[in-house]
Amino acid sequence: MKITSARVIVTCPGRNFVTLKIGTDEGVTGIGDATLNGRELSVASYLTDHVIPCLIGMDPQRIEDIWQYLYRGAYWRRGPVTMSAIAAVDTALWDIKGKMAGMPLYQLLGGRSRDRVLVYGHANGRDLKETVDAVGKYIDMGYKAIRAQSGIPGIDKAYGVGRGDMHYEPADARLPTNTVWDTPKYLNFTPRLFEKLRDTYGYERELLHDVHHRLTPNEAAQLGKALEPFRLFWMEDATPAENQEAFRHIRRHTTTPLAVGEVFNTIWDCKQLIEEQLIDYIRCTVVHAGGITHLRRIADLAALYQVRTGSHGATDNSPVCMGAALHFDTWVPNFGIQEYMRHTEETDAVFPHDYRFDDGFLHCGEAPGHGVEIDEKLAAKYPYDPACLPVARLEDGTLWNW
Ligand code: CS2
Ligand code: MG
Repeated sequence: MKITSARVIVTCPGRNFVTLKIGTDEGVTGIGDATLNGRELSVASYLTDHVIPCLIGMDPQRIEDIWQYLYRGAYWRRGPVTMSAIAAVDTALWDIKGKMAGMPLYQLLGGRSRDRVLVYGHANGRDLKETVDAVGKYIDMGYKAIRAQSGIPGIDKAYGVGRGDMHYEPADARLPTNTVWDTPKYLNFTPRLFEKLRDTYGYERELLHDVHHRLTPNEAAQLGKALEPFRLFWMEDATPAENQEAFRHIRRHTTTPLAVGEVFNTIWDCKQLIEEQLIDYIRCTVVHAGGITHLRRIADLAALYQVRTGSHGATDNSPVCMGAALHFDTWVPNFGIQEYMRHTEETDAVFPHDYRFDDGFLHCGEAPGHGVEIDEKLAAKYPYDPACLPVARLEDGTLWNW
């Protein structure tokens, strides 16, 4: 069997997505997500200019060997651009293998470990009251786990506050929007938000929160401690994780569970956090961490230390990533939770899929492969529209972590 074609499709049905489509001499095709928010064309070029010429003529059944070829063979390893490109190839090849076998992807991985996949949704509001109401709406929709992010008095454009009700999208302009960050205001406000949420809704639902890399290790330790009475499912990206030792300090001071990993691309990025048991959840996902082949290695390492998965599932990961992630979640023994930000109707129409939400859980479908397709005619109606993620500065103008 041979790969006879491979093409990158860039489309913007409300936001930009990069998709790789691989064709074979047996007529079977597969697709993979290659979207890297705000840096889309770099992955498109990596694929088109450097990867696709190597793929033509290869045997698509040799997923592992192709992965190694693209990783080791490039000499230049790791990083979000390389690993998203490899992920796209890997996901498309697993899709092809599933279609050849007539089996859904989770069966190829070893079969079900669970009947359904627990997800968390995103509730957010411009102030405390709106956020509390938004959490109520998610409870009414059946969610068992809800992430809460709120506008903060005195902070202009706080992280995580969407423009619409359901479709939070941070990449909003051709050049990065400036936002302002103020740590003391955030630290004063956030425990009050979770106190109010627990007073209003009790302790039955899981609550999550994303700090989005904004705090120093010591501030993160303070916040984790202050949030302990409200029993969070996790506190995410409490401090930037380039220096993984920083998490030792946070860990020593709080039992609030910690989650990290959406900006990680390989097992090497996660190694110390996992081996030293400095986190509870590893949040790498298919598209940014080298596809199913590599994510499986990360999850297996995590399992040795009772660290569970919590796949990143923002809207900038396309439905192709979500479909593949749900098969992974259905199989992976040490599953924790799956993030689920809904895509817009336009996006769902471009990427028809067979996964479905029901009563707080997502179910992957039974179609062979990962169960997501691309409607190329429709995709062509939505040309690429450059958009960047914002930047954050302190009030004195110092550049901070967005
Ligand atoms: C966020 C993301 O979902 C999350 O946890 O951290 O929405 C993140 O901001 C985006 O993926 C950036 O593109
Ligand atoms: Mg996050």
